[in-house]
Amino acid sequence: MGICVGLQAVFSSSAEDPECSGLSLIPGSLDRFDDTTKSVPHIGWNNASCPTNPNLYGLRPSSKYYYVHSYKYPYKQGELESLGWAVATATYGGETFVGAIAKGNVLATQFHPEKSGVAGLRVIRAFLDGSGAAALASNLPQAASGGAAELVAAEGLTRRVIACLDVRANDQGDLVVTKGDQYDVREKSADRSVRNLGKPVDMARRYYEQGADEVTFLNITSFRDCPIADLPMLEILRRTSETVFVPLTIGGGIRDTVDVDGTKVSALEIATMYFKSGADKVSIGSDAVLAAEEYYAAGKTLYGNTAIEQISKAYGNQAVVVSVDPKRVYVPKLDATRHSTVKTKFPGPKGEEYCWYACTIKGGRETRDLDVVELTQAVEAMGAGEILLNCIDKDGTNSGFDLELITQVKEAIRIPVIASSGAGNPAHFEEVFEKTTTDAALGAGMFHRGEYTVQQVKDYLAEKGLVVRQFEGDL
Ligand code: 1PR
Repeated sequence: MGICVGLQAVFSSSAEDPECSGLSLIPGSLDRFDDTTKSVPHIGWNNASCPTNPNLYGLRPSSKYYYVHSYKYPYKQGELESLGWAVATATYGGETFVGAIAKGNVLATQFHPEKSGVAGLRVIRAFLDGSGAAALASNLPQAASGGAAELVAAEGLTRRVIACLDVRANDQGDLVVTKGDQYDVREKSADRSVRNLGKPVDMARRYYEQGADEVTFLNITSFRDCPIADLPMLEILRRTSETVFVPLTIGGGIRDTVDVDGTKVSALEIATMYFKSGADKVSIGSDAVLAAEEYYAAGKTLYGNTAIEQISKAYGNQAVVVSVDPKRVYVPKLDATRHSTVKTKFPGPKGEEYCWYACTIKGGRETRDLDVVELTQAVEAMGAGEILLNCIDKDGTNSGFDLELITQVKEAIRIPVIASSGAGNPAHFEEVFEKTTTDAALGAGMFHRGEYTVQQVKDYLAEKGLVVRQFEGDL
């Protein structure tokens, strides 16, 4: 059984590294998605349709599967079938590619069954108990296949809804999920205690069961005085990945650092610990801003030594998210600053009609002379695979996403963008998907405070005609 690059390896070569040959079990070469009209990597929940062979290892036409990749084997009708392979396909931005192949007890999936909720667990079970191979041999439809076959070329990517948990130690030393207003996580009451909204592992599981497409943990204070190998977030990831079968992202403190005993630990080593504990992506905040500043200072030269370059070289760019914490800076005129400005519908305190978005570090405590366009273009060049686009002005306000910011960043880069900060109700998700080209949208406070569930957001989007993945409970 091969997963993701494990499917790619059965072919003879790939544009990703033409010098390196594959297993050549199937002759043919992989190419890269065209990124002139869509975001690449292809990240999200899509189909694995097999209209000509409903016996493919428990795949269901009504289910969605989690993909994350930039390279793919283009589907040519009949080509692999004539070699005796059963084939499932998916389509992204007009390109139909191979989503899974099977022959006897050989199965390979471009998607990640281990991260595709119950729909993916069904595929793994069909492989492990032999029912997938048996059904393929007898050519009888599997009980699990259900529903009508979809058109091969149907676009299947769903709108991705992400739940984010900001985690930190409270004043009693317990790790809690918290949520700030414009990054201030302390209660307004006199004692100014850290807002405690619940336990990270329990809440992640609840959001998974409500249909969250991904769960993100942000460690919003570094856990000092603790050996890195014992970081509490590692345990949270281990426990979460036992019951949550969707992608997990972890952010906070991913940078070159020095352990309590004085040993130097690289960002790559920290990321490796997180991946081994169950993370699928790491998210880098402050360190990305500093690296971008150096990139411009060096005349846009890369030396391969930044955390982003090292982690994306080792694990692929789809594993590296850059979390951006911008703040609005208002200016009276378009050319009042060297930075990329937007004309805003929400003027500043002195009626300024323009603003630019300044990057911050250290959880918004320090503002830098770098704008979001500069930052996102620099980290894209370094090999980041996705942008988590927060907005300090909007964070915790329940007033909707900053559409102007999202539009500006989407126009600047080709990697996917996750819109974040400001979600207060399901209509805000519809608004950001309809009015911008964002690739995903993230909510935090509205879910933590119990005002809406992820399921309610999904139901609302579906009512409005947007394609979403619904949670499947039964294996
Ligand atoms: O700089 O690499 O150590 O990473 C630190 C990470 O922690 C960054 O990703 C940064 O965004 C995050 N962070 C730091 N301080 C805070 C804070 O709140 N005091 N939280 C913080 C950022 C932002 C969102 C939030 C959305 C949605 N949280 O992820 O969940 O704004 O909120 P909403 O839906 O309730 O409006 P490094």
